[in-house]
Amino acid sequence: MPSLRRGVLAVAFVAALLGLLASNAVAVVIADQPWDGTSQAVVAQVFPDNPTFSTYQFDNFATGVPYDITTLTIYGDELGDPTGNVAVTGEIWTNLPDKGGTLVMSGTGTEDASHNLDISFADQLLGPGSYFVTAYVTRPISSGQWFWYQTTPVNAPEEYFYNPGGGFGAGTSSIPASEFFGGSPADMAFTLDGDTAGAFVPEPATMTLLGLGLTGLVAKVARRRNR
Ligand SMILES: [Ca+2]
Repeated sequence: MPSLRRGVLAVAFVAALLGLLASNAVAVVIADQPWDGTSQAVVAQVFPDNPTFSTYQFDNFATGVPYDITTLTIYGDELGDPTGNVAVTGEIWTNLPDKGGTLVMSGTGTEDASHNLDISFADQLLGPGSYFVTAYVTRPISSGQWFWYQTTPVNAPEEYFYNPGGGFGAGTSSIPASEFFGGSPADMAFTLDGDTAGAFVPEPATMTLLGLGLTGLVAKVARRRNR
């Protein structure tokens, strides 16, 4: 049955080709702002039982090409009790929430033994553009505060402080952090990792259609040869 054998080989070739396409994703560090070892740390926390003191820090990054976002590492320290965490969250926004920004994607994670936050975005697709990133722990206010390290040099703009409940006395709008904390402008310390996306990595639906199309072509060729 030579034509049947050719058909089986062709299907195996298509499967191998699809596997090759899927494995062409390359891990990329999209933004890397490690702690500089000297800048102070600032609160980043959600208190469901006392939202007046829920506080976010936002910092920017940009990408010229699409990526599947894998992980966000947030460098910080603990002055509270991490066992009180009910959630660890990272988010990517188009702009600050009170300046017309919309939430692009969110991910969840854990606070590790070094008190960094390790957040997974599970390969959500991020298109080219300029964005803001934020991250925070969610816990009762009795568990105290978690602190996110600032860092320098600044990739403009500097980070923004946002305490919509107004408990810290900085108003309820986002403001450049140096206007609240004093001192020199700073960024937030984080690393954002992703995989290359787009041409080399068809989405699952595209992969399925491509697979069906090529399999159909193989079947047609096999039928013709059988005549
Ligand atoms: Ca910045």
